Amino acid sequence: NIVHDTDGLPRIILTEPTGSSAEVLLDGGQVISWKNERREELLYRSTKAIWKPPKAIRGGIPVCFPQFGNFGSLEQHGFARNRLWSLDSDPSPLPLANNQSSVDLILKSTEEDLKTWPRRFELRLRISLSAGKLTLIPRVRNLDSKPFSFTFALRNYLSVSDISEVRIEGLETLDYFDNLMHRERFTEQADAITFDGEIDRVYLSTPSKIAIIDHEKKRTFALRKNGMPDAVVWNPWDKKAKALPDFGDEDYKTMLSVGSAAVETPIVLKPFEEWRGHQELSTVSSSYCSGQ
Ligand code: TA6
Repeated sequence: NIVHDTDGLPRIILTEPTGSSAEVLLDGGQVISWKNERREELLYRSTKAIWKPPKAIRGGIPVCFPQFGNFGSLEQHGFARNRLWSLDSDPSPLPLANNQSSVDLILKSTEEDLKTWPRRFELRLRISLSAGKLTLIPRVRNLDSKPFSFTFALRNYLSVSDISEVRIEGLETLDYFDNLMHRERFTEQADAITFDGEIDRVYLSTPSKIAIIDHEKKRTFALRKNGMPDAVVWNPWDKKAKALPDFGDEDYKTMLSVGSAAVETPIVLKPFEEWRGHQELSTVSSSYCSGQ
């Protein structure tokens, strides 16, 4: 069911029996809200978000395709997040999910986009909501007569109570590209990652589960992913936050972007082949926060 909110942007509202909800914009195919059963917003949205398509809104889960970051010649994070998607009437081979808690979106290559990225594709995204869990299944099909490659990311902006009380478990000892050091390759030290300044990294070949532990809110996000071997971690901290017009000056204290990505090894598709990724974000509220 597509509703038009006060800002006039067409969106889909997903609900499920325990009371959690999600909102998805057709603009950018972007999840813009995920609330738990206690109606707490779990995703970050900038206090200075600019709701003016085609520019992607700062927050939620931007879809980066056919390029992550400026790892290529296209605009930053590719064009998919700046396009109007539509409802996918033929999500096969995924079973047709016509309930309140799932929606299938599609973005197809246009004559306009073929000028900047001369490949014919269909980009599909299924967004499903269940109790305590938000699942995104992206798929890319090559409709061209020749192979093409792309990089991809779902850049989850998570809402946290206080970034200085957050740690990530699951990325220890991995290699990463550091965007703050001309993308040089480093190896992460052997204990959980904590935050005391700007971070902008692509962790390589990560495990299938990463835990983001918000100690103060006694909430752990679990990020489980397939088909996207890398993880992107970003917080602009104070200086960069002030430099971004659509990023609230103090917002860096209550957000952390941890995304699923395929960056180090671009995905290559033969003609008519389809790539499928899978990401599950779930939250565990606990009286204590452990790495479980
Ligand atoms: O997540 C990595 C990153 O590329 C950062 O370098 C920063 O630019 C961030 O994405 C935000 O990009 P955006 O184009 O959404 O402002």
